[in-house]
Amino acid sequence: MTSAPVLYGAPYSVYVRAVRLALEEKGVPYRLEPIDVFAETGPPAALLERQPFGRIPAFEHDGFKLYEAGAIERYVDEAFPGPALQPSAPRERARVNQLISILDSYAYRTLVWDIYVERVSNPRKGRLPDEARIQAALPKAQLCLRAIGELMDGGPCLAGAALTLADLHAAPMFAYFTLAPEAGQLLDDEPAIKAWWAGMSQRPAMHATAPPA
Ligand SMILES: N[C@@H](CCC(=O)N[C@@H](CS)C(=O)NCC(=O)O)C(=O)O
Repeated sequence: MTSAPVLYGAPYSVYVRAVRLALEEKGVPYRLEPIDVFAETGPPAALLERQPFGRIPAFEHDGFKLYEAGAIERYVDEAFPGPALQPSAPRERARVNQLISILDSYAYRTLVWDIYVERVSNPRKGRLPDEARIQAALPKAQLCLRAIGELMDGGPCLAGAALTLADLHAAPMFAYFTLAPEAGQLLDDEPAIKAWWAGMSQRPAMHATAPPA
């Protein structure tokens, strides 16, 4: 009998939500231990003990401690029963990992920080958006979407017919990105991703993990 895993982080976090989506889709009960990584006093000492780079999420299951969202997601998929979130065929599995790497390396900063945070989040806090940063991000966002769209193998999911960790890794980024008006035009040019997001955003796991307004 194993105990319920504990996820350390905040509901607003893209990467915390990606792990929560994996837990939800697998049907694994878990506890979310709140940690505010953007506290004025800096990342809490308790977080740095679990995640030396001061990022969220961190994770523990039966004494096994882990950080890095992609690694946690793969562990959750492999250690718990429930629907498989990774294909077993090498090429399909490689495609899922390729998409996750693209999301981490190129999409996260561009879609979330350069576009969503500047256009939506900062103005809500009374700060002016950095228009130059947004303009510089638009071709990078277009490139990200085009690359992801080209890898979609007929959909409806990012890595083909079945839901995988690639979808769950991407969805929290798109949840923020699509709040920016710039996303509308960019997604009009990528109908397969637009159709994916229309379905993905309505999954019960997405509703269950929606960040507080
Ligand atoms: N490579 C890390 C990235 C995690 C990450 O960047 N998390 C963000 C929140 S979504 C964070 O902790 N940001 C704090 C900061 O940038 O100081 C992972 O995969 O877990």
